[in-house]
Amino acid sequence: MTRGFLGLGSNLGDKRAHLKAALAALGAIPGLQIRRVAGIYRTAPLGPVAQDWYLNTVAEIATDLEPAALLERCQALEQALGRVRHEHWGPRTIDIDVLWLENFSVTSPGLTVPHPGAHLRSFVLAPWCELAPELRLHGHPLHYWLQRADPLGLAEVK
Ligand code: A4P
Ligand code: MG
Repeated sequence: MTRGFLGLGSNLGDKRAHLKAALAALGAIPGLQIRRVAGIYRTAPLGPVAQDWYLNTVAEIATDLEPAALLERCQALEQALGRVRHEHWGPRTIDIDVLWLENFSVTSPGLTVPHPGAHLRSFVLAPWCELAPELRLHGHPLHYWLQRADPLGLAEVK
């Protein structure tokens, strides 16, 4: 099984319920296990589109799925949970990003792993640092990147 991390975000409707539903559905996918889940963080929206605040978290997974199949499953789940793609970076019931997969790196239009923005985003780094502070991205551990990221009003919510 390959170790990996998924980033989850929601900024529409019952955000916490969307995160929980996504985690439950991910755990039910054959060949994918949820190992640990970080706390949930409330964050200001990053990006050009005016939108509501987000709840974000990160899950550690173990999977037998190939990376492309994993992304496909995540996207199918986004659809099933009611995500409608109106605009790039716009509001969403649930967004699932493949942040990192053990011994795997790819840059293609459909899939880039490690996720290209992950080391710059506090809403990814704060929950991820709970699970793997020493994991290295671009030559530095995650806690190094977290210290340098714009906090975006980040606050852990219980
Ligand atoms: N894609 C490529 N690599 C990956 C990957 N590692 N994981 C492709 C997931 N998807 C990947 O994504 C667009 C395309 O990226 C997909 O078709 C997939 O093939 P999308 O989810 O359809 O669109 P998006 O999410 O609107 O765009 P993007 O560029 O993925 O944005 P991000 O990076 O997901 O950021 N502010 C806060 N506070 N919290 C957030 O969670 N999220 C975003 C979206 C903006 N601002 C935010 C947050
Ligand atoms: Mg996305």
